Amino acid sequence: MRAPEPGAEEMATMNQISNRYPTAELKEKDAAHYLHPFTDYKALSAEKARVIVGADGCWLTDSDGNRMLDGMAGLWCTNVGHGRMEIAEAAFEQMKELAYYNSFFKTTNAPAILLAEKLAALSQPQFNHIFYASSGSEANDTVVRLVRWYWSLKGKPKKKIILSRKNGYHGSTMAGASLGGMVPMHEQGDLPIPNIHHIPQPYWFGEGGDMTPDEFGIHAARELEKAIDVLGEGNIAAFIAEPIQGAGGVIIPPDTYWPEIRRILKDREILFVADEVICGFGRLGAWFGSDYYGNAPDLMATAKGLTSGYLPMSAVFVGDKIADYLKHEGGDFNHGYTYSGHPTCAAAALANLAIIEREGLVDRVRDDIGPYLKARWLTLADHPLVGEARMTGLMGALELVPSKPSRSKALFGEVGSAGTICRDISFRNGLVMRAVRDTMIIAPPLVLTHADADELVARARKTLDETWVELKKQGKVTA
Ligand code: PXG
Repeated sequence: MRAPEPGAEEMATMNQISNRYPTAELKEKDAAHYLHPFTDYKALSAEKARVIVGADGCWLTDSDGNRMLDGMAGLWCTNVGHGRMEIAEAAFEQMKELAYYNSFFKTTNAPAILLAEKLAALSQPQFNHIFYASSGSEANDTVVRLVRWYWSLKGKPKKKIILSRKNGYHGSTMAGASLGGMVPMHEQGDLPIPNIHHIPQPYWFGEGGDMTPDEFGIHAARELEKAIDVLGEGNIAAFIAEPIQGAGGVIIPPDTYWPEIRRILKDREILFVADEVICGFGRLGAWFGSDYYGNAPDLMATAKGLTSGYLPMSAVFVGDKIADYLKHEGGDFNHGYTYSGHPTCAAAALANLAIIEREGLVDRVRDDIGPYLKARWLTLADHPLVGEARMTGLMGALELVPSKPSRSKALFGEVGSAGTICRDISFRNGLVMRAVRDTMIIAPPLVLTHADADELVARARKTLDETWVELKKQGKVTA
């Protein structure tokens, strides 16, 4: 016999249960049982994790009652902000009707269909087909499988190499981490997998030397041309890149970079894949980073902002050139995931996109909060610790330097030591900023208010001041 359904009060209690444990007990249980992603286990066991219990708009609350400004939109994903009941209700309603069914054996479901139609309408005209997965990593694994299969069907099985960039980030699965250009990730797990080749990145501040940004943009783009010449167009399947590198440190390419890449790829038999996992769904003040830069990719990998992180879902946009050919040729694509086209996730995505559209969040980033935050963020460049402040849309970075106007970071000693100190101080000051090496980065929700933006910049400045004092104490700054 089925147990009686719980009453409303009991349900509310059950839903709250994770937040009702005493903090110390949760921290102990966390240290005892939970292996966190991208974490030094020894260090975390000693220090213990912070327990997040609630969030609303751009603000997080931890179990000690501290409120923190979420400068990272969760992890580059809560574009519509936290606490949107509309998304929760859409998921709830869908779960009541059909929580889950697969799309494998000639079956489908309404939310997945309507979402695919919606995504086609929001994107460039070449995109009319969507392949679903649950994460950005899975989306990129799909890209690798799909492009290699496509070329093999076209009678060009030698076209296998995928070009990507050093310090790019494309996920943490075997293919995702291989596409990414993060050496510490390659070192764990014998990566990259075969036929992935990395070219240099368009990181002017770090690697531009004496070139102007514009000169360096052309120079970095021509690394692609050089790689094609060396490896041979006949062996290359695709080039994958983020419009702006996110996890690599908000690396905004010089203005000359993308036009030069377009010139190089024009008339080549090389598929162009945009990894829009961070830039997609409004972050740059356009629906996609490719729209912002005027690029016309053959495929796009998206995730994060697709559901604003409320449920895990990703989508690969497949251009007509590829999709029509696959449909014409037939034959099984021997690839897919249990949760491809998950109806509840798709319902959440539709509700999320409805919010973005209704509230005009994409235009708001372009015309209002983007320029507003940028004007204030760039004032931080006058700080003795800041070598460069940059921002596009709602993605920003501060390059910490030991002395100005140097662009060298070596003087901090171990790379990342200043960034880690700054990040910890920022947390204490109630602002979540991420440190990549010695670069501080932010990517707040697109609903950031003007008051939130003022607060963010004020807390960032206070954090820089305190970081400077601490680094001075350690003898790591010279000014
Ligand atoms: N592509 C890009 C551009 C990403 O930023 C992925 C793919 C992989 O997505 P999943 O959903 O598999 O994580 C990402 C993810 C960080 C950080 O520290 C960034 C990501 C993930 C985890 C940490 O900035 N981006």
